[in-house]
Amino acid sequence: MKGGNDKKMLLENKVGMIFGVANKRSIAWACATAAASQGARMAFTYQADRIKENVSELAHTLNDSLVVPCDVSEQAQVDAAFDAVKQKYGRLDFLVHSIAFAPREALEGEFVATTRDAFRTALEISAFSLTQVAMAAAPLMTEGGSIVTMSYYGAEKVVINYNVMGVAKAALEASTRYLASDLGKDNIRVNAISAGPINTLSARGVKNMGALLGYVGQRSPLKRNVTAAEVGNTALFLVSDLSSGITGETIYVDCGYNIMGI
Ligand code: 1JT
Repeated sequence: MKGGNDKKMLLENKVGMIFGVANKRSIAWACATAAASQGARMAFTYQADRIKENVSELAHTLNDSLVVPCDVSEQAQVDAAFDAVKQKYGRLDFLVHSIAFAPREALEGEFVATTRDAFRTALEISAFSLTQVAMAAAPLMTEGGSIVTMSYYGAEKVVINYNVMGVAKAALEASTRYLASDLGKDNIRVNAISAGPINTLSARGVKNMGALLGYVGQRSPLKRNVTAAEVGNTALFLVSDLSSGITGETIYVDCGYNIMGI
């Protein structure tokens, strides 16, 4: 065909599962729209009934999508969500994990004041959940697969107020490497994106988010904040075969902020 307009899309015939859409500003939704633009079909999970409507409305703008409940603190819901994906699509090629939680008080004041309960919750929901979904996804990734999770700079350097989430993201990045090591033999890749701060619903609840965005936007090499769409495009690269040689990695999508010293 003349004009070269008949190229196969990057995710043609691929099936994905997206965890962590809350609304149209969610990083998970930016990942989903990027993947959909390249032909992917996707299942979406939602954590609580109160956001079911929102997620369904978004998901139904895409071709052949599925919406299933999945609160990762309930193993039965995780099992049921993967069963539903197996029923509808028969297989899974990629998964985007964009889930985190810590009690609001834990993201203010000093880290030294972290309670046992806040620590347990943050690590369970924000870090263990990656292993939990990788374990459930692997048997469905019969032709190999790609798993992508979301991290943040507070995993490796102290970011005031990020506190126990920084510890959870450090565990998440280490989990990414251990999972990549285990699942590589099945041609399943596992990578993390370390995104710069973005004004999403999660970030909304955080004190001084405006100041943080301004600070990072001024100091990053690109002199601006990163967008959810840019994170979504990187997720698209990581779930596509373009990144077939990359696993266990944490890739910064932060307008270069992390490279700066003084
Ligand atoms: C959570 C929240 C995880 C906000 C998050 C997060 N990962 C990044 N952010 C944005 C952020 C938050 C703080 C920060 C820098 C960026 C809120 C709900 C729980 C999970 O510190 C300067 C606190």
